[in-house]
Amino acid sequence: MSKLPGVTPFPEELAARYRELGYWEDNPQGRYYNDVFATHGDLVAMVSGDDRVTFAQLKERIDRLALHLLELGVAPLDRWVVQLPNVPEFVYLYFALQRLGAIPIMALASHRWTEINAFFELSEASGYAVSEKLGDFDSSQLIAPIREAHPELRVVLGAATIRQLLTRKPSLEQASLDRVEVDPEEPCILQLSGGTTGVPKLIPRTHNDYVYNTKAAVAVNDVRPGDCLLVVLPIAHNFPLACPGISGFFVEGARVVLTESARADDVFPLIERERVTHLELVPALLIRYVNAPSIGGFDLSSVRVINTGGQKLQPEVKRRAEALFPSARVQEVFGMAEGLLMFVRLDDPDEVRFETVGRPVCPDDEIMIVDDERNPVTDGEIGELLVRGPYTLRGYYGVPEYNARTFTPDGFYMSGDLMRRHPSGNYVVEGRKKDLINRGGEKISAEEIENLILSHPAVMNVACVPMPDPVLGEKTCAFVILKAGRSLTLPELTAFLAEKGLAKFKLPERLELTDDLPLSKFGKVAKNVLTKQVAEKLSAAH
Ligand code: OOB
Repeated sequence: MSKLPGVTPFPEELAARYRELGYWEDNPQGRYYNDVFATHGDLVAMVSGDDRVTFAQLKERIDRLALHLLELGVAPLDRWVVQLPNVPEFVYLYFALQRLGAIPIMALASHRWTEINAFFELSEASGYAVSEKLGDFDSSQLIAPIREAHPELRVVLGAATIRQLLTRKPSLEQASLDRVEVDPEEPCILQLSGGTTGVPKLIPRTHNDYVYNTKAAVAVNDVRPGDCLLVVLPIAHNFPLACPGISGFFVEGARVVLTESARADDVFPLIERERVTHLELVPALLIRYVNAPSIGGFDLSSVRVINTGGQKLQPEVKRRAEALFPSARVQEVFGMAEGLLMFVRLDDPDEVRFETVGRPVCPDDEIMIVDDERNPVTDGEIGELLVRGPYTLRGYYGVPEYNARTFTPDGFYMSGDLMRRHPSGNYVVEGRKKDLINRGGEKISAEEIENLILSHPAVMNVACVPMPDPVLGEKTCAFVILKAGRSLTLPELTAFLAEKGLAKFKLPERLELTDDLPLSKFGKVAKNVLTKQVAEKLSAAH
């Protein structure tokens, strides 16, 4: 049973099984990675700009920061909202919090008041680490109202404060860190769910499950000592953080290169200079890179593995990428912050690598493909993916009613993804049942945006649906019914939403004014009709 109310534990019986099979080692992340850093000593662990940090230095800095935090009163199970971009301070803080058993909440640099406030409301966090600048946004504009609304917030750290703390000798002795007791069955992180309801959901991942998650991903990703991962996706995402991500590369004594810019003209020179071997991308980035005019001008032959996930990727793009990165194989990942990871295997036949998203990384990932009545479909038919396993959540944080709808009574997570099993035993993504927009891999809950749009004085009703985009896959289109005599333009709508403090990537990119919304036979808005309508309009315009 978790000491943190609102966390659904794994049932005893399964927990015992996961231990027996060696998936769970009862070694909390802080201790586990402390040993990893100690093992690899003088090898380079992390590169950021001209800054090169060895494993020994990484360990020393993490310990030092953890000691300062301990002195500030940070304790096991304290929640921390962390909103730092791809900078070394993220890495120091993430592992320092692990050392203390505190729980980071993985905010994105693009989040604003609406999202950050929701995280504080859900978690009652006592710490907030946020860069002074989030892009060109000055975060003090966010800190002040958050402090005012959340008196339980005690410690706010900027990236500069973290750097300062690292230069100061802690007054507590090293041994005090080893005395912090961390229960490996407790959450080590609260990941964000794409969520399909109005309010974001937090995903508790435990020390036991997250360490295993990373090791299982490493095992299928051909990570060797001396290898190098380029971290170009936002580091807080499950994928670059732990699948295998920075955590997995550290485990193998391999290094990571952090970059805050995802532009091809910044990324290609970095690949060449650092002899990067692994890329973890969303399709939108890979599409951008293979179409970048400068791609022929750089030596990209060091890249062996290109992982892409988060969104469907066309086989054509995979083939082009393998032609342009001459030593690389594209290895698709079907992952989720909730847990389950599927990877194609690097030695799978091309047909499997190009046409499927692979298969689970653990033999005890239990997969079911079911129809609307939750009965298993005939093998090979399309149905909803249900999953249970040693690193998949048992419930979202603090939302029992939502959990009752999202998990089966025997604990399978109902993913909302539509899939079918390929004759090879791998899986193919066929769509989804959940009400979200997948914009370049970032998930946007339609309901969250609709609720905000409904508060606009000119709006009577609204439905947000995905519209196709050649690079991002999907963008948000808002269908709006106006109140009598009112008018609304897209810039007016997005200005209104930005004023509410909504992350920019969630803003609708098209507005369709309409007199009514089509209804399904159950009386709900028939979003599939709207999705089709806007897709047809877009293709007719081409
Ligand atoms: C990753 O995690 P999330 O939590 O942002 O999103 C999970 C959802 C899945 O349920 C599925 O709808 C979609 O993203 N998805 C894919 C996919 N991989 C994820 N849809 C089609 N093809 C794929 N290959 O997106 C994530 C987490 C860890 C590793 C990689 C991706």
